[in-house]
Amino acid sequence: PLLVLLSGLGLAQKAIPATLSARQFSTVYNFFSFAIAAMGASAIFFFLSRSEVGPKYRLAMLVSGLVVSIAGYHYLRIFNSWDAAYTLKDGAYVFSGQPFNDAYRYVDWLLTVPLLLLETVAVLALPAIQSRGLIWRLVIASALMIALGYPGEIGTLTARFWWGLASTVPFVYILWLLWGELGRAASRQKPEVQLYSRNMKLLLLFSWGVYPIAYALPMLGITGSEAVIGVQVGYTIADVLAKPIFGLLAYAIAITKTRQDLGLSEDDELVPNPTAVT
Ligand code: RET
Repeated sequence: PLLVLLSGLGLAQKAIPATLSARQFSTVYNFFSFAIAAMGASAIFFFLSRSEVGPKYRLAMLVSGLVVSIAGYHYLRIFNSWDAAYTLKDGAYVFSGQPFNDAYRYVDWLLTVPLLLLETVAVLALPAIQSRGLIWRLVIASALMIALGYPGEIGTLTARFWWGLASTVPFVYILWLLWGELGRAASRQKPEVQLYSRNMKLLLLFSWGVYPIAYALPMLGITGSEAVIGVQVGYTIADVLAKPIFGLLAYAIAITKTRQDLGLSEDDELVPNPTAVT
């Protein structure tokens, strides 16, 4: 499946509707456009935030910035591919003959999912990262999850069902692993950070859960062009939650822990006011 995915960049053609209404075409167009803006702006924010947090948390901010930069690039490619796949004729959008290439999305996940896992582990400073090879188990399972999902994305509905089911096995394994580790990590944190850690766990479950739901839409009675629109909008919402919003939560944790490490109270300025130091 991994080879199918990589070769799919050039070869695979996703079946897309021959015509779309202006509303359908623009919905996807605008969601992609919004995602480019969200990824680009949050990349600047995360890169700049590195100097605001303590040295222990800088890796997490850097990884956050990388994740949204990679995603911003891929959304640019997906956006262009979508734009080129249709031309406006008599008020409707008709297929131009240029295939819509959705493999960018899967290649994006292949890169960003392991990075997101690293970000989570880094910001919470999970001890199991060294002792039990947690990160490797997560990385291998996530590569399997994505590679197994792709053949179903470009295949028939039956293929979609079976590949989707296969992909759900590593998906459940990842959630099960993280749920336990994040729960244990949260209980070790100071009260201020506990709430954020719990929210991180919930956001992870909630945003990751949107992907298989979007994938399943064509099997849930939503058909034709509405299914294509639903899948693209669903993935885009999930990506904005799982990358920029998740990164903001990681930033909040990093800032709070930096304050704690410095022994600052709630009201102290994080950076000492230089005029007050004299
Ligand atoms: C697929 C196929 C159907 C079954 C499942 C899937 C799960 C995908 C997930 C993707 C997560 C991506 C993230 C990207 C952020 O950068 C592949 C749709 C379970 C969980 C978090």
